[in-house]
Amino acid sequence: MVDACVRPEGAAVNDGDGTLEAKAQGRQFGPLGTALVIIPTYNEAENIKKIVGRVRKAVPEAHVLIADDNSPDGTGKLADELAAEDENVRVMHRKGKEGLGAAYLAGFRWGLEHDYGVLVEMDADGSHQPEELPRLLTALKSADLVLGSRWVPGGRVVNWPKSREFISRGGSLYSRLALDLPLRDITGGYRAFRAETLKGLGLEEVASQGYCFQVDLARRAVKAGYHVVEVPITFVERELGDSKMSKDILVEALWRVTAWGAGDRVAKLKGKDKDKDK
Ligand SMILES: Nc1nc2c(ncn2[C@@H]2O[C@H](COP(=O)(O)OP(=O)(O)OP(=O)(O)O)[C@@H](O)[C@H]2O)c(=O)[nH]1
Ligand SMILES: [Mg+2]
Repeated sequence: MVDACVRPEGAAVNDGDGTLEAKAQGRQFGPLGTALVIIPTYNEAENIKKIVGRVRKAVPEAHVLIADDNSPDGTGKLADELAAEDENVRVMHRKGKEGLGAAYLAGFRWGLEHDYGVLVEMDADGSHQPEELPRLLTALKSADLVLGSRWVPGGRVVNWPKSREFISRGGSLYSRLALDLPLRDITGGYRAFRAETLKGLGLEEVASQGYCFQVDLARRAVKAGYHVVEVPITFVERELGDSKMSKDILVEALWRVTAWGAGDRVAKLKGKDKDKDK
């Protein structure tokens, strides 16, 4: 169910049984503070300058952190050129390819240490349109976490082959059912977190990568009782550069989500048994 309760314009509150919305009622959300847009890169030389320019134009008050894993195609050098021209663009040079999750965790740590109020996840390839970021940030004014969502009304994908759409929709549906999450787009990577939310997710225990990293953070946020809002986005298939999606990423997501789901169910059953014994 997509809830139609009080919400920022364009934001769909997706709260299944109403619990998330109920949790938000009566809550006072503090001011957002400065946003840091974290862009992880691996071989994005064809995209990096364009995406950073679009972010700086769409949300001039936000800063950018490029987290590059020593891309062989020289993305890191191009990122340095951007940072030299603009003091609000920073580059984190990492040793080598360690996966999207590790790059985001390092970026979050840096952003929290530097007192940013909001941390945004955004791909470098143009799939996440910077021009939609103001809508995500508006929704975050009354939420703990905002997910850019392809699978709520108003959300869509452009130029995606049916096979990718099937995998993505299937992945979100499986995660939703296995983990009992009241969310529609659980694998997406266009998100805005309040700093306080990230601090409450236990990031030091996160080991997952790829799509699974996104599922892991969403599940932690819901479990911790945070108010999670889905805002419809138009996701555009990359035009330049190569995808880093692989079979390994899909397999990791499948086994981890299945293991988390099984663990949650066992924990619930144990809880019920304890209640019976009382
Ligand atoms: N730092 C870093 N960034 C990565 C790594 N793997 C992927 N990325 C970046 O993470 C973002 C998402 O990766 P994509 O290859 O676009 O993955 P995807 O969106 O699932 O795949 P496509 O839809 O085919 O583009 C991009 O900005 C990548 O450059 C990595 O190991 N390290
Ligand atoms: Mg992509």
